[in-house]
Amino acid sequence: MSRILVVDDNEINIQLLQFELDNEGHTTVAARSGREALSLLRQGATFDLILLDLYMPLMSGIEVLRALKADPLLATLPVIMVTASDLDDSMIEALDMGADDYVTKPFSFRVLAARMRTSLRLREVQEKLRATNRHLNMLATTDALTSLTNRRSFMQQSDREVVRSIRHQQGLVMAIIDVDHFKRVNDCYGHAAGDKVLISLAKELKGQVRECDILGRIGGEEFAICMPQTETEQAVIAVERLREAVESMEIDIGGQVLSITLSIGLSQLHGSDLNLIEIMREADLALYQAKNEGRNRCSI
Ligand code: GH3
Ligand code: MG
Ligand code: MG
Ligand code: MG
Repeated sequence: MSRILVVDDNEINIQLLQFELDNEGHTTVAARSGREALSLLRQGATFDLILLDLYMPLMSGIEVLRALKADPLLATLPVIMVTASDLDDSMIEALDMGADDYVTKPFSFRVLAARMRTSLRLREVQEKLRATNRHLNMLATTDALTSLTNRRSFMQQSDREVVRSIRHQQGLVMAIIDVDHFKRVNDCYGHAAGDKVLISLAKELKGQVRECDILGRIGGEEFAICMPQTETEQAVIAVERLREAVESMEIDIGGQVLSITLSIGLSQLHGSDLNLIEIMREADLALYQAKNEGRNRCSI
């Protein structure tokens, strides 16, 4: 069943609740003060629901509730207030602060149990919704083939970095990477082999970039790296290393091994007011130049 934290300053109330909750098959833990409850929770004890007495000396139920709601790790825990009277502004305050429900002493345990079930059900639905949201967000920002950041998310993240770099007058370098003659890979070995190559390449790129770089697949066989806090000389070194690493890759496409090369265009933020689109356009022009100069190279 569920793990319930009972917070009450009154020993008799605690024993009564523990008796009934144990009978229902729940596991209960008691805290005799607000401080004790908060310290249990902050030490990482996990509960499905809290029964929180409103009137306690030193720290009232309202104060405990306020502390819970202010802590991102504890804010979603369901709380049912236990109070001596429902004709009380504190009860309204507690509900407005995010308490799920309340019961008035002396309460019928069957009613409390039903209200607990409602709170737990609600929380379960909320958790499912949150998990679905996380999953949808992941799908919306990830490229399905390579698991890299997709174009839209890459642009969003890079835009933030460009704005930040301008504000702090820091260097930023953008690299656009394009596989040379990739059409030939598809034509000679088939589209599935082409996909395998892209997956291997994505893995290699991921292994090459720094933690703070943003790497994305921005087109079919086009990738980009946004490098914040980076000067051009550093970026050239990094990108050359990456280009050479890819050049020496032996990509197994099932029985056969093949190699690819990359052309890379670089552009830099001049500490001026270039926006992301302009930076991308400059990198694209540099890429075009790298292709024209014979491919398998990097150009600025
Ligand atoms: P260049 O050196 O000028 O870049 O030549 P290229 O052949 O790489 O350039 P082009 O843009 O003509 O061809 C890109 C090819 O990439 C064409 C397209 O079929 C292939 N492609 C794009 N996305 C995918 C994909 O997801 N999987 C596979 N297998 N191929 C893809
Ligand atoms: Mg009390
Ligand atoms: Mg291309
Ligand atoms: Mg290409």
